[in-house]
Formats: sequence, C-alpha cells, structure tokens
Amino acid sequence: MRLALQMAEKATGQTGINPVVGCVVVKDGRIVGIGTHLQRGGPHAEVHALQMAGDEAAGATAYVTLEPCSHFGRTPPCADRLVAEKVGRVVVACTDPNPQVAGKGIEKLRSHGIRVDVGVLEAEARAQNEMFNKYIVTRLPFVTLKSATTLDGKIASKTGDSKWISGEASRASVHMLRHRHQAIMVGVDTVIADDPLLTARMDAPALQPVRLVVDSRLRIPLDARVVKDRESAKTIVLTTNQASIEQIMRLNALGVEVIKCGDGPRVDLRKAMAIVGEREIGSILLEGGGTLNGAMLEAGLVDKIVLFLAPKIVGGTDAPGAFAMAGFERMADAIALDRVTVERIGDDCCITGYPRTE
Ligand code: AOF
Ligand code: ZN
Repeated sequence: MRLALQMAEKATGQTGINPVVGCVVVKDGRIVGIGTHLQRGGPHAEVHALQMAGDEAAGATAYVTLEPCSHFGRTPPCADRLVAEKVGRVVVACTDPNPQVAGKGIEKLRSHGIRVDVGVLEAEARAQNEMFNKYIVTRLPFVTLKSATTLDGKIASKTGDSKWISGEASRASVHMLRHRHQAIMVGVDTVIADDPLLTARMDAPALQPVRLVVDSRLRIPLDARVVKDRESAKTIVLTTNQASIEQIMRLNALGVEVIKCGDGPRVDLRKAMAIVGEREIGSILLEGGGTLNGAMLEAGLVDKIVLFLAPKIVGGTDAPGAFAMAGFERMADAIALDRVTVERIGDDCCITGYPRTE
C-alpha cells in the first residue's frame, strides 16, 4: 500500500479533477503488477496493474489506494474487472467519496465473494486526495492559499518592493505547488504591481495551471505578461456584470476569456468559485495579494494555507500584510488553523494548516 501511495503521489497535478490512485498486485509474495491512474480519461490504476499481472492476477491480492469504482465513467468499472480477473483479495486504503461510487465498489467485490479489507494507511490516502475529496462532493474547487511573508507578516516593504521575500528553496517549492493545482489565482493589483507570468517553472517541464485574475473593473493592462503570453497557459479574468463591453472585447481579441461573476461592484467570489468549478477546475492555488487573500478567507473559501515565513523583518506600519481584512475585535474570534505542520525549507519556515470552519 505504501508503494501504491508513492506511485499515486507522483501523479498529483496531472489527473485534472480525478483523484490520484495507485495499485499494486501481489501473488505468492511477489509483486506481479503495478499501476497508477495517470490522466483523466485514461485507464484507472487497477487496470494498468491487472494488465501487467496478466494470468497472475487470479488468486492475487490487489492493494488499491482508493476504493475500486463501480460505475461506468470514462472507463468501465474497476470492480467488474477485478471480479473478471478472479482476484482473491482486495485491500483498500479509503472509500471513494464520489457519490457514484461511495461504498458500491466494495459492496460489488464482496457480493462476488472477494475478501475486501478497508482502512490500510487510510489517513495518508485521504490526505493525498484532499482536493478531489472536496470537489467531487461540492463541485467547488479546493483552494490552497499560498503566501510568503517576513517575520513581521509583510508581503512587501512600505514602498511595495516584494522581490524576494522567501529563499530560493521556498520559491522552487512554490513552482511544484503550482504544478499540482489546476489553476493559479491572483488579484489584478498583483498583476499591475508585479506583472507576474504565473507559470510553473521546474527543472523538468511542469504542467501549466490556468491563470485566474480577479478584476472587478477590468483594470488589467493589455500588455501584462499574463495577457501577452498565450502559449504557456490560458488566462481567465473574473469580473462583474458592470464590466465594460469594449474592454471585454479587447481582452477576448487577445485570447483572454472574461467571465462575469455577479452584479455588485466587486466580484462575487462564491459565485466565481461555482463557475470555475463548473468548468472542471477542481483546485486553485491562491497567490493573493493581501486584499484577495483576506476576501477569500472571510468568505470561507480557503481550504488550506501554506505560508512561507522568511527570517527577516522589513517593518513599515503601512507595508502590506498577507491578509487584508477588517479584522476581529477579540483574539478568540481569530481564524485558527487545524492540522498544522511546520517544515524547514532552506532558511525559511513553511507553515501549513487548514482554516477551522465551524
Ligand atoms: C478507481 N481507480 O484509478 C481512479 C478512480 O474519469 P473517469 O470516468 O475515468 O472516472 C473518474 C472517477 O472514478 C473518479 O471521480 C473517482 O470516483 C474514480 N476514480 N477509481 O477505481 C482509479 N482514478
Ligand atoms: Zn476505476
């Protein structure tokens, strides 16, 4: 199961809204087949592994990180395939939250007399598909808020200088984070101030997430890099019904899609998430700045926070922070994080956690 999890982990970012899944088939103490779901529309992990196992699958044990599916999706049900191959036993890490499956895969296997054990390395398996787990039941994207701040919580100096807060190792891991999400989201002020390219840049070629820019009044410069660069990734601007038709047409002519999210003066972020979800974007890396971070957090739309804390102090009362919000009067009301982990990356400290929702 550990091997199956490791194989699945490597496919993170490349399966779209689908989960990552690994499968290892073992017969008489030998591994006879291994497989990973590599791409949406492609074979599921079990099919790859059973293909490799061939005749050896009969009577073997299949270790799968996710409950085998029971439905006809882009591919036939894996449960049927496991039955047809006469696999003797199936060990499952966790059940599939997809309402089309949700226990039915396990039931189907058992009804054919196959022994099924569930819950091996369950927590790891569930965490590995945290983005899929949210999307498949809510149709809303899983949002990871990423920021890099100084020890005093600033994302720029008082003059707006923001290059470079975190160290090289942290910046490299941000590119991996981008690779692992289907979209990157920023506010238009970030585009105006930093003119970022918003691509994933790694040693090996990376997958390029869709670029989402939240821009209520369509202030995005037509010569911004996210507009001019049409090759690396698609750019979508999220705006309001008040946006000027002329500006929308100018952006469209440059290959930028513009989506209206609500009638108010600001983008309705909840609506925006629903629209993005409808387009089968199941995960977003939110890279701010402070105003958008704060608004997303206040709206309860942030699922996870990844904060790189750099060991430096820039000061400046007016220097911007990572979360611009009205703020709470009492510390007891502050947004607290659960399941916090701390990792040292170069000289920086990377803090990860999940905003408490209750
Ligand atoms: C498995 N093994 O390797 C995967 C599963 O896109 P489709 O039509 O192929 O189906 C995707 C759904 O199937 C997905 O939502 C999830 O419930 C399940 N994924 N199941 O048995 C796999 N990737
Ligand atoms: Zn399947």
